[in-house]
Parts: sequence; C-alpha cells; structure tokens
Amino acid sequence: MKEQEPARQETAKSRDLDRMTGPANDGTLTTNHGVGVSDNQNSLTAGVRGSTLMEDLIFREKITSFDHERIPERVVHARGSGAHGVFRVYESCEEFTKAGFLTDPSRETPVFVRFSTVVGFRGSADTVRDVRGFATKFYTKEGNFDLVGNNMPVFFIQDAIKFPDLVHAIKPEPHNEMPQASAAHDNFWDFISLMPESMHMIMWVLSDRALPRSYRMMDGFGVHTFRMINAAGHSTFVKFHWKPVLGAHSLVWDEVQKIAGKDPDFNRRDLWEAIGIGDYPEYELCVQLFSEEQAAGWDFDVLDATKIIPEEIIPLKPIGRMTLNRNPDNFFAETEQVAFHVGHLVPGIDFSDDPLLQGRLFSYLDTQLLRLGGPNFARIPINRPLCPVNNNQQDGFMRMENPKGRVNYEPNSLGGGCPMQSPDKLRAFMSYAQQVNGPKVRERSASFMDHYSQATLFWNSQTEAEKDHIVAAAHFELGKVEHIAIRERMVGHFNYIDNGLAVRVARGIGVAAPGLVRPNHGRVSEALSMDRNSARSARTRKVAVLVADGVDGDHLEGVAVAFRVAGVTPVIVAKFGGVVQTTTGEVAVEKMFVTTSSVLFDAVLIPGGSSVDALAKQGDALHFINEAFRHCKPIGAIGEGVDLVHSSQIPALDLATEHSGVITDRGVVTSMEEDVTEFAAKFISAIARHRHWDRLMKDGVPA
Ligand code: HDE
Repeated sequence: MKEQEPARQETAKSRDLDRMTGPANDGTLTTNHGVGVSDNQNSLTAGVRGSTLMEDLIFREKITSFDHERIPERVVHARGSGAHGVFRVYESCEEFTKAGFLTDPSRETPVFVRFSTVVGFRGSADTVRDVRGFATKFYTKEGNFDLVGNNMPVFFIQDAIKFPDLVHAIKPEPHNEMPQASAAHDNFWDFISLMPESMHMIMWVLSDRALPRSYRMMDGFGVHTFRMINAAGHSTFVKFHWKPVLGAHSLVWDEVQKIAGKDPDFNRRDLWEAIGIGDYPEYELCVQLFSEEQAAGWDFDVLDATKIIPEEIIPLKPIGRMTLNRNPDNFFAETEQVAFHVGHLVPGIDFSDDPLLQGRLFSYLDTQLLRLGGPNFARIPINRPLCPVNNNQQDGFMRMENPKGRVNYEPNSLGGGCPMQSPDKLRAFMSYAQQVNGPKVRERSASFMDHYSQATLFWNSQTEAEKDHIVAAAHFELGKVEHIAIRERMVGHFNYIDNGLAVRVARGIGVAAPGLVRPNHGRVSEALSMDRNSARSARTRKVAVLVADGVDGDHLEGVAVAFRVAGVTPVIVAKFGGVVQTTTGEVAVEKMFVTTSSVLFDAVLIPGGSSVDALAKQGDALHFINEAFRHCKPIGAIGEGVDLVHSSQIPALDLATEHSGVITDRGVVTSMEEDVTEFAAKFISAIARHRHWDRLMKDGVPA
C-alpha cells in the first residue's frame, strides 16, 4: 500500500500537468472536450443530399475554433521569428549590478528571442528596408527580464507621445493601405521632413543596417540608457549592445527586392535552418558603463534616444554570451504569444528618465492586454517565469491556475501571512532612490536640441561604398515621393548633415543642389562602419555550385572537403532535378534554376568539366554569374569553369590562364590548376570577406 503512494501522487500530478499541456497523444482525433471523432470528412446531414444539421456538434466546434484562430497582430513588429537559447555571463558584474544572471558565471539562464521587422504586416516579406526588432526574454531565477531592443542604436523620436504619429506615417496610407512594408511613400517622408530629431535615425535607416543578411549577423541595441544597481544600492548608467559572433553583414538593395519575391521568408528560414542543423547563432552581450558625472560632461544628453555614446568615449565591455539552440515547437504558441515589456525588470536593473523609455513603459503592458486578452497573458507558457510566482492577483479571462484555499488578500493571519513581502533584498525589486523635483512642464530639454551632429558623425564614419549605398537608398526612397516640396525639405536636412551628401541626393531626385550652410565637423567614429568592423568568417555561408552532366568530380570533391573544414555549405544547382553525371560518378541536384536564384546564396562556384558547354547555353546559369557579380558576391571558377566567366557579361577582369596559378581579382577567384587546394583556400577567404564593393564596373552588368 505504502509503495503505491508515490505512484498515486504522480498520477495526480500528471493529471494537473495534463490539464495545462494536454494529455499524451495516442493518435486519436478528438473534439476539444476529448470525445473521439469517427468521421472528419463529412458533416452530419438530413439524408445524404440534405441540409447540414444544427446538432452537428463536431462540425460546429471545429468551425468555431477556426473562426477564432486570429488574435490582433502587433501594431508594429508584427512579423517575427523566434528562437530559444541560453545566456551565460563571463564573470561576475557584481561591482555594478546585483542581477543574479549577471553575477553568477555558473548560471545558464534560458532565453527566448524574437527578431522582427517593424512596418510590414505578419505576412509581409522579410527583406525590406526597415529597422529590425531584437527582443530577448531572460527567464532568470529572480524573474523575467526583457531587453526589448532594435538593430539600430538610436530611434526616430525623442518623446513617446510622437510614436503614434510616426507609426501612422510609416505604415501603409490609410485610404488605400499602400505601400506594404515600405517607408518609400509621401506620408512617411512628409512626417520625417518635419521632424529634425529623426535625422540621425534616418541615416541608419538609409544605410545597409536596414538590410541584414541574417538575424544571425545583426547587432542588437537596448537603445536607451538604463541603470545597473549593485547590492549596496549604487547606480551606474548602462547601454546594452548585442554583437553577433559571425559579424554584422548586409544584403544589397537590388538583391533584397528580388529576394522579397523569390523567398519572402529569407531571414526566417535562415534562422530556422541554421538552428536546425546545429549552427547555433551566438551573440556577445556588451555594455557601455558610465557615471552620471561623466555623462554631464558630454555635448549630447544620454537621456535622448536619438543619440549614441561613441565607442571612442566609452568602449564596449563584453560581459556574456547568448547561444540560440532550439527552434520553437509552435509558431503561434511561442513566437506570436510571447509578450515583451520594457517594464519586465529584475532586481539590479532599473530605468533612466529617457522620455521615450518612460512612454514605452505604458505601451507594452497596454498592448499585451489587448493582444492576448487580459492580464493572464503572463501565465501563457512562453511568458511564464521559471521562478515561483506568488501573489493575490486573480480571475480574469483565461485564468489557467486553480488556486486553493480561502485567503486572497494581504496582510492576513488566516493564511499564515502569505504571500508576504520579500525580506530578501537581493530578490526584491527596489527602484533606484533618485532625487526628483521640478515643475510639471510640457517642454523638451535644451540638451536634446542638436539633431545633426551625430548624423554627420555617422555619415563621416562610413566607407565610400557605404556612403554610395546611403545615397542610392535616398534616391529610391525620395524618388518614390510625389510631392516635390517634401523632397526639397529632405535635401535641406541632408545639407545640415553634410553638403556633399545633400548635393549627391539632390542630383538623383531632380532637386536643385544646395549651397553650404553648415560646415562638416569632420569627426569620425570608426566603430560606426559595418564594413570596417565586421568579423571575417566564411562559416555558415551558402555557395551555389553550378553543374551539368560532365562536371569534374575531382573539383567537386576537392572543394567540398575544404568547405567542410571552413563550415561553408555547398548547394548543387542545375537545370533539372535528380542527379547529374560527373567525371567520377554522379551527384544529386539540390536546387534547380527554376526553384532558386543567385540572390539566395552568398557565393557561386563553377567547377570545370564538359558541363560548362551546356551551362554556357543556359541563360539561367549566365544570369546567375552576372547577378552574383553585380551584387558583389565572391565567384569561383576552376578549369573549364573559367570559360563560363568569359561567356558572362562581367566586365574586364584578371582571370586565370594555363600557367598563372590562382588569380583573385575583386572577389573573382579563378584557377586552371589540377590541385584545388590553393584555389579553395583563396575562394574561402573571398567568401569570408562577405562582399567585394570594389567592383566599380558592376552597374554595367545587365542583371
Ligand atoms: Fe516598441 N513597441 N515602441 N520600440 N518594440 C512594440 O509592443 C513602442 C521602441 C520594440 O518581438 C509594441 O508587443 C512605443 C524602441 C520591439 O514582440 C508596442 C515606442 C525600441 C518590439 C510598442 C516604441 C522598440 C516592439 C507592439 C516609443 C527599441 C517587438 C507590440 C516610445 C529599443 C517585440 C508589442 C516583440 C513592440 C510600443 C519604441 C523595440 C506597441 C510606444 C525605441 C523589438 O507596445
């Protein structure tokens, strides 16, 4: 009898658990109430050709559930991709914070991250010009901490009261709901041209930062100044940064537009597949720590979310690492229902008075109440803390728990005084005891008024290729604007940033070039250039290998070995599916020209063999090479493969000949050597370079 006790308890426990998660599935189809369904093909009708009966409870329940499947999508950041992972701090940060997940290097803190675009609806394309959300929920032992950041370190506006105007202006226009997921329309630029405070952010949005190659290759920023509070109650200001271990890399504009049609799930698929095959994305958490006294000496205000703290003033300090190692089981339950809130803080982290951050504090809770139907969103599994939750908040729509006992108030004596206020000062949240006084005003601080200096700093810090991309982006965005007065106002703002920039933008959009009104301060922050700072790694890059019957099997095998070591993935691409004959056997075709495109790859490889004669007659193969060249991607060709490069429309390049050895010219690597070892090494380092912007004649290639 005694022995049966634990088993009985176990059954009761698993019954409780079943109620929350659903019983183990034996494969039988049931209604929501657990009744078996014998026919899921036919409604209940009065006679085989008669009308459907109201009493068909199986039909009605199924259709009702379907009719209610949708919840309101997020008003911004509607399209997202989630991933589970873990975070670990390198060494204790107790000097600055008492937050347990930042002081105990032996702790592995579970996390859930949601990456997102901002403007498009849930079903819009991934690769649009937009800010990306980078929101992380840390399930710490002291409660959940949400770091709800973006992939750009500043924001459009200084005060949250302007957020609805900003979002209305950038979203599709209200009369015709166009354009989808794009800032390139009159309403947005009308608003921006009247908001000088947005100029710094606009430079980031026009830059390549708005076109990330992958969520795995994207920075993240907490944007606002936060506080870290240590056990003694001392406060240090902090800015949070995520740095991807693979480096930050971007696509090019022509490419993103094509990908939006070829594979609208490009970034989502990339994240899903990488995690699926064990290429776990990793990011370092870095901080900029500074005191109130230091901040007082700077010519910008750290409470102004349109400003960065240049890394030359406060360098980044890496403090920990996050690894994303598990895909969600269910998109809706996890990625859609996850509810971030900047007010989800843990002891040891607190706010600053940044007016944008203070406004967000209201918005995130409010939005979850609507989206998820009430305050019980915190009890949905993806939002539930892993530490105990114990309070007297009760009832409401969709309450999941079944609280026992009569006491639901505090203080009480009938429940032994529980739950009682935390006596543990480390576990309890304590707001920083900041001195506050001043009149109630609606007024912007004078320290927030310089809207151009950091925009100029950003412009000055870009490489020539990055500057070209900004100018081209402005041509596209403002070229779509029909009201000439808006274009002119924007050129006026660019002129305050840099006269050279304004003149170049003006030329492209039919606006008169302005004269100099404000000299460029000439300051540079090298850390602001993605191209200068990115990690050079070929790991996880995808290379299209163009083949046809007769392809050289030794070339394929030799390069594949080197790719494996470097963590590069070759994908065999041919005209038709199935297999192609190689000089040494056969190889399976993974993608056909009809199902793929050069824009979905990081590089292209053309092995030698008689296959090249067939490829030279395939417009798709030639287009593949031309387009990859135009998008500045590495191209590799061996043996007869070099002939295909000659057949393409790539302008004058130095290509390998019989006795030249391996030649690399602007990322095009060619070789006529039998041994592919040196070729593979040089091609892999060209891939690690990401893009070869020095292809001055690329625009002449018709692709
Ligand atoms: Fe958000 N933002 N935001 N935002 N935000 C939302 O909350 C808001 C801002 C950010 O993957 C909403 O749950 C206001 C800055 C991310 O679920 C909403 C203001 C930054 C996500 C909201 C801002 C962000 C959101 C919509 C101006 C970078 C997606 C749905 C004060 C630091 C989180 C939701 C996810 C989502 C309000 C500005 C990042 C409406 C009022 C600055 C990553 O509450």
